[in-house]
Amino acid sequence: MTIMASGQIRWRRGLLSYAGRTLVMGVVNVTPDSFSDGGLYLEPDKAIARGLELEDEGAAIIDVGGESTRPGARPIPAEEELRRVLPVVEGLARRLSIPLSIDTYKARVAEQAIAMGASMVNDISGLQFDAALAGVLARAGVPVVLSHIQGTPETMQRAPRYADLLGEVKASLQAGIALAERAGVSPDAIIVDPGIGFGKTAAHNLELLRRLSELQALGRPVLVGPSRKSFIGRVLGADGLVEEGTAAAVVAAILHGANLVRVHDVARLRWAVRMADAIKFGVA
Ligand code: PMM
Repeated sequence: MTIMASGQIRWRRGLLSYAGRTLVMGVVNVTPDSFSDGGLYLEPDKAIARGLELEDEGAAIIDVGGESTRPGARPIPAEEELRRVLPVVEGLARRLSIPLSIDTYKARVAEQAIAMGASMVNDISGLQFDAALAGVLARAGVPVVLSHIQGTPETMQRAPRYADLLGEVKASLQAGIALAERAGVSPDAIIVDPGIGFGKTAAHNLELLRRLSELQALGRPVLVGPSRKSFIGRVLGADGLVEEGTAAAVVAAILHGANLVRVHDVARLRWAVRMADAIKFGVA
């Protein structure tokens, strides 16, 4: 699966076009403790059904994750992550007609998930956490999302600090791109993500959304994942509707250059995405 200059992503079974529209990545967390959907899809049948439902609702990619990366979360062993995700990947990948992405930073998990049918890897560490992952990606020839993080999920929200937020995020993503390309990952198979909430204060997240267009200098498709993150509650307060806040963040991201957005509630968010796309691209 490769990403072509024309705004298309080639995957095992076809092409995904992000020319003139934003691709929605729908989330299925097979974890007991993820921030918003922890515990809901721990049973493989429920997770598979949820993935199929997200496809019906208009998702272009389904992202399956087995380790929570919420602030303070401890890493889990690869065996446990594989135990959670492999039955879901195996059951879901062959039923979906869209790509299944595996949300992991571990080479072993990525490799086995790809063997079971995953066609894309989503690494929240941007290749910082597992030196073996780049080789797995290169050998499999699958695209990867490289996301920015400062610290680790366990420590990242203790005291995030930047002298130059956009400069540091861009430099770190560029280092991840260089590492991937040195390992043999195709330059057009790399998607970048500023990592909303990953070692960032609410002010940092808002600044990243406001200045997102600066990431286009990296010359790669941009993915953004603001869905249900705590900066929304920080802005809206206890009475705020998180899904409305997510919709606003998704629209801002799209108008500032996001090509893909990662969300939990595809059925609701698709309307905000469709409206933002009409503003950005015009009505087809
Ligand atoms: N956020 C989470 C998990 N994976 N992947 C990418 N590429 N970007 C993100 O912003 C991102 C991610 C955490 O969210 P969740 O646990 O609520 O799904």
